[in-house]
Order: sequence, then C-alpha cells, then structure tokens
Amino acid sequence: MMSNESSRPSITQADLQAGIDGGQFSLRYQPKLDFELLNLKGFEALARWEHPIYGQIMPSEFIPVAEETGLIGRLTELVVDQAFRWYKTTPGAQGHSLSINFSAKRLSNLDFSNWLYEICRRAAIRPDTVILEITEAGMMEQRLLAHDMFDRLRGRGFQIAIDDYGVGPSSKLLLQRLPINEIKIDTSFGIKATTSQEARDFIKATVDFGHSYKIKVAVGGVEDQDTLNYLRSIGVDYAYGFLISRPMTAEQSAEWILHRRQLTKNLLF
Ligand code: G
Ligand code: MN
Repeated sequence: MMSNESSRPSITQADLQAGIDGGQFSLRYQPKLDFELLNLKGFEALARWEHPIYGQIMPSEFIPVAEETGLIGRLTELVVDQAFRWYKTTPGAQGHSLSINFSAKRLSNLDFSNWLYEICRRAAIRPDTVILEITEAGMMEQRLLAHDMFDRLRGRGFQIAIDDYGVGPSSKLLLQRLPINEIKIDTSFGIKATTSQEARDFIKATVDFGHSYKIKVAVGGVEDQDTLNYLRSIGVDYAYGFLISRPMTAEQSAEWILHRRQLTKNLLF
C-alpha cells in the first residue's frame, strides 16, 4: 500500500539513515520497448523504500531529503550496487540497456564518472549499456557544470538521458549543446496523449526536435493500445508504461524476460 504523505510526519535524516542501514530500499525494473519492432530495448531501475510503519515511499519524497542531508552518496551507491547485481545475475538482462536515475547534485562531483566507471569495470559491465537518467530540472540547476559533467561521462562511454522532460524549466539551447543520447518525455504526457491535443503536439514537437539532433525520444505512461499506436505512428523511439509492464521485482522481471515475446505479441499492429 502506498502511504498518504499528508497523514504522517515528513521524512527525517534519521529515518533515511535507518532505512539505508536496515536494508529497506529495493529496486523495481520496468522494461522499455523499441518501437520499430517492439523489441525489448532495456530496463529502468526504480528505487522504492519499504518503510516498516509508513509503507512504500516514492523517490520524489526521499531523494530531496537525501540530497539535503548528504545521504545521496550512500543511496546512489546502494542503487548502483543493486542494479548492477541484478543486471549480472538476471538471465537475458545483459545485452539490453540499464537505465538508472541519478541526482544531478551527485553527478556534479568531479570524481563521479571515474567512480562509476570503476564499478562497471569491477562488475564487467560495458559502460555503453548504462544510461544515466538526469531530470531536466536537475540539469537546469547544474546548467553551468552540465557540459563538463556530461562530457566526462560520455568520455567514459556512458549514455545520458534527460528525464521528466516537459514539466519544468527548460532550455532547448542548452539541450542542443549537450551530448545527450535520449530525451524521456514526462509520464504525464503519455498518460494524456489520447485525450489532449496539447500533449500530442508537445510529444510530436519533441520527436522532431530530438531527431534533428540525433537524440532518441522515449515516452512513458503508455497505458493503452491507442496511445501505443499513436506514439508509434509519429516516430517516437521507445515506449514504456503499464500496458507493457508495471515496474517489477527482480524475480518478476526474470519471468517477464523469459516470456516477453508471448506477453508483448498482441501489442504490435
Ligand atoms: O520519470 P521516470 O521515467 O523515472 O518515472 C518512472 C515512474 O513512472 C515510475 O515510478 C513508474 O511507476 C511510473 N510509471 C511508469 N509507467 C507508467 C504508466 O504507464 N502510468 C503511470 N501512471 N505511471 C507510470
Ligand atoms: Mn527515470
């Protein structure tokens, strides 16, 4: 059950510390399909906090606390460690991409790309299969550092995606200049695509913009077949959403990978 944020006290540093020490964080995995043939492109790892009293707490609530209290470093380590272990031990995961959400604040650390590269090297994971997702808002916050930060990461072979695109402050000029591989349009646009002309216009404009800079465009929030068909018809590159699969536990994801052709065969029309 998801807990109601307003019915309980807000998260403190002590809560977060106890959660990290107590192993209360785990990852869910959500597949992303390539629109061309609806093949599996890769997975996004999504952090969840299962609090013993408050229930499930989402990243939108605990990440800001982690950033303010300096616990973001430990949380990042924990997420990368779990995601890489999943990638190495889940049959069929390798060869596909692995997207991980990163705090722009954590990324701005000068040594970050070396740190991540070293973990990849030790785990024998190719850096070019790892996609770092940074929110558009986070990128804007770090706008002065973003270019050097992204250059260092790309220099190490990693891929970069701009997440939650379209809901915050934005600069197309900045985006054009940065070495970005993928734009992920905010889930809210995918959810509204069949009912809102405005959402459709924005998605279409983003596809045109992205493609003119050789940037792939992904849309989440795909909850029905009409949305999938529409996105496919306008040239969106990647799709994810509840129609394809909800975020899954590690065990569920292994089952999904095994049976994915059967599970997705009706989506392709
Ligand atoms: O922005 P980002 O791609 O990191 O967001 C992923 C979040 O969106 C996850 O928490 C996931 O649960 C949610 N999500 C993924 N697909 C869907 C969907 O089809 N509908 C809705 N409502 N939420 C989704
Ligand atoms: Mn994301």
